[in-house]
Amino acid sequence: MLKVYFIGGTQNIHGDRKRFIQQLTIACQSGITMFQYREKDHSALSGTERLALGKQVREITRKAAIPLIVDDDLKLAQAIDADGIHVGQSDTPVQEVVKKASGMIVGLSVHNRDELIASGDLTGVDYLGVGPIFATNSKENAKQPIGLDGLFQMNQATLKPIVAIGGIHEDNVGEVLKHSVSGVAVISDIMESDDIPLTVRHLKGEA
Ligand code: 3NM
Repeated sequence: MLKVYFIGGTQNIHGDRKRFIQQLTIACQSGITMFQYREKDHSALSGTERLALGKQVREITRKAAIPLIVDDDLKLAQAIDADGIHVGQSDTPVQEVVKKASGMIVGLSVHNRDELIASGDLTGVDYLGVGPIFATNSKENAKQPIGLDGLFQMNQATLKPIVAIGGIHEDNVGEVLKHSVSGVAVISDIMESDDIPLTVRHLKGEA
């Protein structure tokens, strides 16, 4: 499920909901293995608009049998019957999420070893999002890139499945895939692609 993990919200496509739905629909038919609805940062939708778009996202992902994760909003995840929930270090504590999200996939973002240790008991956490590997423009207040060395160190520090994230594109994915990750998570590489099927093949290391 983590192999090509597409993430996005309207803030990643200049608020253009129609184009967001178009790109998601194509991605779902082009070999992505998971989608995370991440409506975040200053221009994110909220309230009924967020719920309405979330329902549409659920419909598209369900039709294509793509697991749907919601970023840091358990109520929304439950309301749209998502398959999972993802939280970061400054979101709801992951142990609380694990307790409340029974039966759901749970993902956690970690930047480095110290954060991993500080995250405490990770029982019930299904995978770790590790990054940013490279510089990214898709996340407000993104941390310093950890590079491939940082990814290597995180690999040594945990047995949890790792999905690498941050600044991953067709031209650098090959290096990332050498680091025994379960997959790569991307926003811009797919959201801004004019040829999503080819982009996804690149991200799988197939093209
Ligand atoms: N989380 P792009 S980096 C959502 O480091 C997100 O935890 C990150 O977008 C982290 O593929 C990031 O366009 C943005 O670089 C990834």
